[in-house]
Amino acid sequence: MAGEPQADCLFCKIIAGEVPATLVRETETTVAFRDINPQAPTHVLVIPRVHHHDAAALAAADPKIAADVLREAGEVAAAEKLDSYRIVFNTGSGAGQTVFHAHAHVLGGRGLQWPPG
Ligand code: D5M
Repeated sequence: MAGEPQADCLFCKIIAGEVPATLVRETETTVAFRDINPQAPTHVLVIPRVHHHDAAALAAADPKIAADVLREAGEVAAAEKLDSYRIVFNTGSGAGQTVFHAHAHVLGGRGLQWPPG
């Protein structure tokens, strides 16, 4: 059921403590941890504790928690002292989404090109 933990979801396992991760911040509704394959000096993922396939599905099902994810992305950037940063929601495999549990990438600490690849 939408929102419920999924047994085969890597990020649900990180939330449950079944897969290790380097945690950065936690709230009642979100968890932030360092990306295992960083693409910038700061690369943190912010995920909702509830399971939804992608950011749009999360926003449709629970806009408050979607806003929590965005707020936490900003808190991560502030804690990492990033003046400039990018928040990315890859959506769909063609856009590079590999983990189908909604997540925000917070990237910073270097110059970021536009358009992204
Ligand atoms: O982003 C999924 C991201 O998840 C990708 O950048 C790698 C990261 N990842 C995968 N496994 C782990 C673990 N175990 N810890 C931390 N980060 C991880 P996407 O937008 O779906 O490609």
